[in-house]
Amino acid sequence: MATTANNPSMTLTIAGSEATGGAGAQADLKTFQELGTFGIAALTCIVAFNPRDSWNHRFTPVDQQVIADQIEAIFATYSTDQLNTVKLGMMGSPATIATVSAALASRSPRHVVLDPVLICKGQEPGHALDTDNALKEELLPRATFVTPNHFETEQLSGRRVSSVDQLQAAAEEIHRISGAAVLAKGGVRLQGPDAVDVFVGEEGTEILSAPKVGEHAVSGAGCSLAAAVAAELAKGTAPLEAARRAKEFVSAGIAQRVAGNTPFDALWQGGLR
Ligand code: PXL
Repeated sequence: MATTANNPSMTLTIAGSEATGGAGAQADLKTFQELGTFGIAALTCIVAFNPRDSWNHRFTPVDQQVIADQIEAIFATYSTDQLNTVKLGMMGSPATIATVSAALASRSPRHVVLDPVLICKGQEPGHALDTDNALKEELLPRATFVTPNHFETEQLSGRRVSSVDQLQAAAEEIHRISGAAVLAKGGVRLQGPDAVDVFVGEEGTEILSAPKVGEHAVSGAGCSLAAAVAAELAKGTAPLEAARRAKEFVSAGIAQRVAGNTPFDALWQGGLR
């Protein structure tokens, strides 16, 4: 029986599964839960690292009809008044980008947070280039907030980035092209003692900086950052403040990362507890 007893903020991730729980939809759902939103997931692909081949990604796409069916079920269950925030993670192919773009076009959720995951190890380079172009043409225009990492910032802006000033210029360019708020991540890729991200949006520009925790990227940091932004937006937080809180969430999660047999550690979503 339907009940009106509880009405939490809701967040949907449309993303890939990463079986070990470090990245992808698993990281998104854990982040949503930690930040107090009702988490929902539609899977676009399944990634299984290969321990017999340097932990490279084995990538299996989900059938296009199955992706569309999941999104149909979700928006039949909850209206876009109730579920107004969608996070987009790994798509993996131009076909999936087209399916997701079409599904969003007919629903127009208020907040669309795009984590523009580009190349995935194990994919053909030509395939990845098609994916990059499709992402830029079909999903970037639908985004209200975008969280590119260093490489994705270069791809989306068409600029080289090797300093914070260049990161800011590239973020401004992506904001100009898309109209979306941009949180461009320098991470461990820019030299210096701090992990620097740049926010550019309607509220202006802000450099977000936190001391680096080691010099190695941590699995799930990008996914969790975008998911945290989505959770904050769903709760009514303004974009710049959502960016600040997401950075705090991820910094705490990196400081308390989880080690396994992989050459990289995984972010712990419980870092702020
Ligand atoms: O962190 C990027 C990422 C996103 N989504 C999935 C992944 C990865 C990296 O492993 O597997 C499903």
